[in-house]
Amino acid sequence: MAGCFITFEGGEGAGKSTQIERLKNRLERLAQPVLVTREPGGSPHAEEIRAFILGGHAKHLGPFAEALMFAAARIDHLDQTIVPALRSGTHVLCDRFADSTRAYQGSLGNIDKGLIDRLEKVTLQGVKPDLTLILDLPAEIGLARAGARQARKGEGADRFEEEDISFHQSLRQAYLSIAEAEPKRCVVVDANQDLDEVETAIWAALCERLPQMTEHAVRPLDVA
Ligand code: T5A
Repeated sequence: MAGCFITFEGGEGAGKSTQIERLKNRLERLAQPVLVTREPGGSPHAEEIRAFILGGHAKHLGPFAEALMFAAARIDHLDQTIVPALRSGTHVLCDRFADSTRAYQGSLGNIDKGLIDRLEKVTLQGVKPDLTLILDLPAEIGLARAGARQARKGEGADRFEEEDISFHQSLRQAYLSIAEAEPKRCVVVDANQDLDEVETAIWAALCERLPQMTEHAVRPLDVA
């Protein structure tokens, strides 16, 4: 694929959306074509599935059925949004992807790892992120940030934010295990820093792992 595929992962309120916006702005200043998208969602049908799952309507079906629904949304998102963008040379910045299913439904839902591996294989059809940035911070801090943002916007907690603190603490460990298992793809970023420091750490990871996206930092026009 001509574009690079970068996914952002982490617990609730880790700062993914905020940092995706910052990275998009940086890349656009380098004249790099960028598409921002999210999961669950990112295509019209997948957004419908998002509303259903985050509204809590699939919870009673159990974690495996929820994993299947996230996978169904992901198939449409890949077909309609991600793959066409990558093929056209646009870089894709995606707020959550398959690692969220691995962490939330797989690890926390106690789904057999082999089953999650097979589901991921048939869902992704060979499309893998070039880089996954895992924003890591204590669960209490992430939840407090998410809660404060919801209070500002007058929104309520969604299906997963409502889970108890031990769920979110285990989630953090699940992400760190994913990073440990796939160090070539994953970079853990300390998200318990101020916004600019997190942005700097993300940019450093990109410069190291995907220099083709960042090496035009000083273009002839900028110098002139
Ligand atoms: N899910 C998803 C699954 O269970 N399985 C799956 O396969 C998939 C794909 C999605 C939910 O679905 C689950 C996981 C999720 O529970 P969502 O609404 O998309 O739900 O939720 P999140 O992805 O968790 O999004 P959040 O908005 O909660 O978190 P973000 O995007 O990580 O955080 P962000 O950037 O919105 O920041 C939150 C607040 O903190 C502030 C921001 O200004 C904002 O107010 N903030 C900081 N404050 C201080 N210092 C910093 N460094 C800060 N960074 C951000």
